[in-house]
Amino acid sequence: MATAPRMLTPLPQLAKAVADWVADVASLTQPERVHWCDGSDEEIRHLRAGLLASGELHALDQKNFPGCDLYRSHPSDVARVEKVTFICTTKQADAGPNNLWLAPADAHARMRELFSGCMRGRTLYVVPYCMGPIDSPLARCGVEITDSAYVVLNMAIMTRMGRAALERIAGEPNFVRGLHSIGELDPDRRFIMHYPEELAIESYGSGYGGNALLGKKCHALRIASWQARQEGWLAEHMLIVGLRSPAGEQHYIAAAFPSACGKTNLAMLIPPASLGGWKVTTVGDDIAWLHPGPDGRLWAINPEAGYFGVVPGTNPATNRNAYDMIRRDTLFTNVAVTTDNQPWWEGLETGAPAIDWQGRPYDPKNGPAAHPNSRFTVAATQNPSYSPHAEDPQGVPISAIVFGGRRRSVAPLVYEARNFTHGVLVGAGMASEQTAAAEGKVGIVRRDPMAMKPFCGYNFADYFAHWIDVGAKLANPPRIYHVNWFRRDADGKFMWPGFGDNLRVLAWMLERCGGRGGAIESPIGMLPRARDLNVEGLDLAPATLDALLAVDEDEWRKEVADIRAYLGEYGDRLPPRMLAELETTEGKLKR
Ligand code: GTP
Ligand code: SPV
Ligand code: MN
Repeated sequence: MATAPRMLTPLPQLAKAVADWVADVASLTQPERVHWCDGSDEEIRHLRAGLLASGELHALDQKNFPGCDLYRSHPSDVARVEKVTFICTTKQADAGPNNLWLAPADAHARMRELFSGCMRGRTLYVVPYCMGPIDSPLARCGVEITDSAYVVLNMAIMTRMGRAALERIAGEPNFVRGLHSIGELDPDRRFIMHYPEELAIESYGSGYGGNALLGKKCHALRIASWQARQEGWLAEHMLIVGLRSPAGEQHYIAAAFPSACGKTNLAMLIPPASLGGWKVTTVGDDIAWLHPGPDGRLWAINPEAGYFGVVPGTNPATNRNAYDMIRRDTLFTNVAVTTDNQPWWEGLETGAPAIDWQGRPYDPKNGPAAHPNSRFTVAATQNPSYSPHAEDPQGVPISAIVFGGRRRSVAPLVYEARNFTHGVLVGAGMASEQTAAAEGKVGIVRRDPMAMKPFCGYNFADYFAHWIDVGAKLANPPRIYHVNWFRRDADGKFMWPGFGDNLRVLAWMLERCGGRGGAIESPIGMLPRARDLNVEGLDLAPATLDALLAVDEDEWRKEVADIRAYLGEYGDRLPPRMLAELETTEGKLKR
């Protein structure tokens, strides 16, 4: 029996609140045309063809990299810019010392001036998106208005973008409003403003990553963390990885590492050959939304649908899954190319660069061929280890939470917090060397609580208290760990092999969760002895392993003093229970 073709409601008629807002923005920004994105394959093909024709996108060798393109961003626009990223709450104290703050009215006035007429001659794209599986009660929607077709292509990969999202928005009381224009790409006219109380974002002057793909850091972390606090959940800069042990136990671990410190790699790790029987699956590589579940456990969804991942360092030995994943239908940004038009980057280990990330003939005098923060944008479903539970509407249950930083010294390979509240202190006391993911000097150690320093949409003191409150609601809270894959020896070489071998550390955590794994007590928490880790087939000198598992009490007295000084910036808003844990640690370190 033939059915009549379904007449689709035109997009602008689906959700009046969105249409009204688009009309307001259009009258402010004066675009030449307005395009409502439906997310269809045809639309993506059309946008891609347009960008290729205009020379903004470069097709890579389609025989070996089918569906892959290269985008070169403006050389002054290659990373997140924290010094122009603001949280605009009515009360400055609500943004906290961890954020730059502007009064909402002042920020709006400044942005209005920038947005005024800024889309003349350009297309205004309306990008409805859903963060999280479209049928998940835990997912949240937003609309990004942008004048960048490159941003639209990224959003189409990174989120559930298009008609389905708009249909969901039509039935909901609110959505996050994100207004974006690349403006003139002038670093002096660049701002990323967040208004958590209004569920709004305004971003001007950058077309890159976290500055411009507003569903990602702006919505799913800064705005969502604010909402999560009000509603009793957590929005975190975390990967979510599934681990099935050789005995058949299924676990999920959520891990927070700062930008470019190993989340994508841990989320898709391949077990070392000598560690047979493990199955690793990826739920998410950058952001986790964590909800207390009815069973007293913490449940996690990945709000994203794709990966915006660091390219340099990716090769078949470090990350075979990623290497395979980005060989088709991948949007590369700021990599180099070889003479035969294949993408190239530092750490690829084969081939040679001919043209650098700025499109110039490669000359080592100009620095790396690929930008250190060059990225791939790719659908999560292309990951060979994509979890069959990645789209479960209720998420996956979390057995352990891991915090970690990039520390050449001080932090041991792994330690376990004494209890959940101590774990919150461990997260709050995190520090890491700065990377190329954000503008600024690389390598300087800075405090980065829970890897959320650039992403928490409110006062860290309130955030730590909220963490403790969420933990208190859990009958079965996850155990909390701290790891450091980045310890270096006297020659500056990494002491721990990292990547797939990190599974040895995760396996110990799961043993601990099962009440089995051995450990010894230290002033900062529980550590495995060398014999508690499975090191079968690992080529590592015993003395190196001992050094990785050592806690130097002199160094830690300094570290803890530094943590106390840092936390002091948050004054008496800090949760007393967390400070009590700090005192306990200080007591254990006293001779
Ligand atoms: P964002 O996307 O910026 O949030 O970063 P991320 O945390 O997902 O970092 P990613 O996994 O992309 O890793 C960043 C860099 O660290 C890459 O160059 C990796 O090759 C390198 N890396 C990742 N894991 C390890 C590890 O275990 N050991 C060492 N030495 N390097 C690693
Ligand atoms: C990060 O910097 O943590 C990223 C990349 O994941 S960006 O989307 O640019 O924030
Ligand atoms: Mn990130």
